[in-house]
Amino acid sequence: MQSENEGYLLKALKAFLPEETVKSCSRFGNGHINDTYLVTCTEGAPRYILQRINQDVFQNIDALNHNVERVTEFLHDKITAQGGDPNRETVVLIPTKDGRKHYFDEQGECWRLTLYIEDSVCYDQVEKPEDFYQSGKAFGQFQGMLADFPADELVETIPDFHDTPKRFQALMRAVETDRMGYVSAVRDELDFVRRREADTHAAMDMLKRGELPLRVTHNDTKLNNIMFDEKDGRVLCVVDLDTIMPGLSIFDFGDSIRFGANTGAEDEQDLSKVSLSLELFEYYVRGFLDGCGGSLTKAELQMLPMGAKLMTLECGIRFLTDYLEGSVYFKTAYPEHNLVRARSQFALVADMERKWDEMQKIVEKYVPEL
Ligand code: GN1
Ligand code: MG
Repeated sequence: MQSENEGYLLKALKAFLPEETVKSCSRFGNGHINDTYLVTCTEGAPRYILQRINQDVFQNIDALNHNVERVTEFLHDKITAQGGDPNRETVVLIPTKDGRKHYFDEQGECWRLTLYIEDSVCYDQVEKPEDFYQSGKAFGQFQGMLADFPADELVETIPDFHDTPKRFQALMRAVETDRMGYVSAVRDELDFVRRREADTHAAMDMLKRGELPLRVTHNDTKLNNIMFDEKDGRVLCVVDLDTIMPGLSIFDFGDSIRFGANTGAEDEQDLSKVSLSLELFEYYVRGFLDGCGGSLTKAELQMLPMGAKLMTLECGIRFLTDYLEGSVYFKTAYPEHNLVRARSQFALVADMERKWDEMQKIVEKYVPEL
């Protein structure tokens, strides 16, 4: 087998597959957290995705595996019952030779192997607006399919993951510590965040007051976590289930807008390229509402634009915090990467604020009773 780190990867693969069938294993995709590889086997065998799960981020690994196993089994059964093809429409975990869904090596590293979905593509940026409609529909349907999943069986694997006020506090602690000595260079960014402290409470306060329901959510609904059929452009499958937890529907909606309706990249350096595409926002609103099929409450619908703003602000806060702490959380390609990411998120927040009325009008157009 050929690979960049042969012995190490092969050892993990051997837990799942006969050694002689593995041909190559190479880095795949561009996630910020786990290590992901595409595994090619001898003629006739399917290809696989091998992942080493980042246990610095996912400290409760057993809970994470439990969540992923339960949800994939549930979706597999549901898709089968609806006459779909579970091997293409959900993530399929390949068991180890001794029948487990995850493998722990001698160093305690946790590995999983899943079926690679052939003839599929995923996008880092929207190519056709219609794709964004499809992705909204997919995440809406994903919520719909899990609506009767017993949410109390899921563990909150990263506590307070989208608790924006707590993310704000974490940033303030990083400022206090100033581990790298960068604080004086990011005064403008910090002012930007501080001026929006009240906003960070918008959703969590409503949750506490019982005005927004807790649901099963994906929590990382970026466009590149959706696989499309290469041939007919249809949405196939929602992937990256690591952060499935109880959460708010507006967070799933909002993270999609943050990533997919940005006219620039998440790490765009030229901030003049960063803006909210109202056209894409509208496509996604339509898709998400079609996918959810009337299951959202009035309060959830009213809060959709706020979900988009909150997720963008929060993500910027997280990037900035990580920058101040020495980029220990998100994978980076160069030293300023997290700062660049934070700036582009804040530029997007500012543009959403400029377009706030239009965002609300778009939601009202599809939900006239609001
Ligand atoms: C991380 O690894 P990836 O790209 O799927 C992060 C998300 C962020 C995202 C920003 C567990 O996701 O929360 O929104 O980067 N995942 C975790 O691109 O922290
Ligand atoms: Mg991902």
